[in-house]
Formats: sequence, C-alpha cells, structure tokens
Amino acid sequence: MNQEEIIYIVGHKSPDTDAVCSAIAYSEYLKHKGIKAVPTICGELNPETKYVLEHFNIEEPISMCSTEDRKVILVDYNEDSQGFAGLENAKVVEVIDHHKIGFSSSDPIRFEIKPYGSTATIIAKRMFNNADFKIAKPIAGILLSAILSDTVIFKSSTTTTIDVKIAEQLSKIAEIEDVQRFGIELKKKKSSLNGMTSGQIICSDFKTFEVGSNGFGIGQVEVVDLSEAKQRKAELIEELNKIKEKENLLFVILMVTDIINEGSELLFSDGYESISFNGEIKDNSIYIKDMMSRKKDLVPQIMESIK
Ligand SMILES: [Mn+2]
Repeated sequence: MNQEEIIYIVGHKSPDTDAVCSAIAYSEYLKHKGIKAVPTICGELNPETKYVLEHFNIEEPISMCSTEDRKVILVDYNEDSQGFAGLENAKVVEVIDHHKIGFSSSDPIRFEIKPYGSTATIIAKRMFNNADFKIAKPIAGILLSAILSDTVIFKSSTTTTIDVKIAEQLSKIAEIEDVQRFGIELKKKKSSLNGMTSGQIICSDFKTFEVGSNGFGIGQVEVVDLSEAKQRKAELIEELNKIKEKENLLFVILMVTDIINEGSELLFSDGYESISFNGEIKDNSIYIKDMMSRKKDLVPQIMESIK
C-alpha cells in the first residue's frame, strides 16, 4: 500500500488511556469503512493504559513522534503545544477532541469537539449511531476504560450524562458487570506512589498559577488510599520546599486525591500562612472532604483567600 493512502491517528504526547484507546478504536472504525488507518503513540504507555490493552488483548500502537508530511487525525488534543514535532507540516484531515479549541486549518476539515468527559465518548457515540458498524467486545472494553479513566469513574466534575449512558452501553458489549469495580481496578494501576521519588509524585501533574507578580504551584496525584502519602509526608514537604525555593513561588501544594473516599489531603510547603481554609492547616497539611478537582475546587479557594 502506498504511503499516501495511510492515515495515522495520533493523540497527545505523554499518552493517557483516552488518547491511546481513542486512536485504536477509531482506526478500527475507519478500517471498516475501507480506510487504511494506523493508530500511533508518542511516548511511553502508563501502567494504567498497559493494563487496559493487556486486559482486552489489544496490541500496543506503533510509536511515531513526528507527523511530518503525513496524513493525520488528531484525537484527544488539538493544540500544537501538546503534540509533537512536525505537526505544522502534517496534513491534519480530522480532529476529534474534548478540550478547548486551539487549532486552525486553511482547509475545511472534519472537526468535532464535544464538552464530554472523554474523547472515547465521542467516538463510541459515532459508532453507536452507525447501524452498519458493530462494536467488537475488546473495542467496547477499551472505550469503556478510557471513559472511566478520564472521568475518574464518573466522579470528576467533567462527567456528563452522555458519558454515563455510553459507558453503560459499552459495558454490556464488553461484558463488564461491575463497572465501578473495574474502574477502581484500572485506576489502582496508576495510583501507587510506590517506586516514585517525591519529586516525581509532585511533578507528574504540576501546574503553576499567577497572583499579581507572584505565583504558587499545585501538583496533583490520584490515589485509592492515602496511607502511602501520609507515611511519606515529611519527605514530600521537604521536596515541596525545594520546589518553592527553586521556582521562586509563594508556596507549593501537593493535592493527594483519594478517589475512593472522595476527598483530598493537601500538603503544603512553607509560606502557606497567607491562605485560609474552612479548617485549620496543621503540621503543613489538611484533609478536605469532597475536594476532587484542582481547577474547580482548590484554585478558586486559594485565589479568593490570598487576594
Ligand atoms: Mn481525554
């Protein structure tokens, strides 16, 4: 087959379960239409995604970190900064995503962005709407996994009723009776702090926020039990202080989110005295029930209290 006719499906770098499973599932859908589509990844698979592919007996996509001169479909991202080398020279023929729009094209292309909890939801919905296409059991399984992963088993505030409905339909095809339990099994793979240095724990998902000419930083990790983080508290706070100094921030927080009990343990570097919470911060930490989202629950509270 001539190179020209192949369409590569690419997700963002540092691939997550949604990006990888969406690429695989959508390539199956296109193959059914007679299009030669190849799913790809750029970067290492995380332990959660590895578990999902092994569980449903699906091959790892080929690695491709340059899109130069190729026909590509972007899934789960549409911004240059989150992609990889050569995107500006690639021919993007389609985009399927659930993030804000950061893309422009001089040609008319198929572009679908929906405010759903995952890209997999959009793809599964498209499949269900096509009466000619029958979703195979492993494909239903990986799409379900991607929805559960991105929505944190429907607990994230980004979850919509469509995600829940599509996941239910997929679980029947995938023959997964206990969706909650399967979701926890899946999340557990990525939520062990074991084997990670304190720096890796804080920086695996770290964002900084500006306040006037100053700023603060928050790292977030999702866990299924807080004991590991509590045991390593002293070491984690020491690392938070190092980052605060190095990055010249007002303070740095590690948000350890317990996805089972739905709450977060916040660990603070020095310098947190300028903010206030509904509870008392003791020994550089506080547990806040129902706090799950950095973006929606924590950041606005801090912004409010330090202004
Ligand atoms: Mn996603």
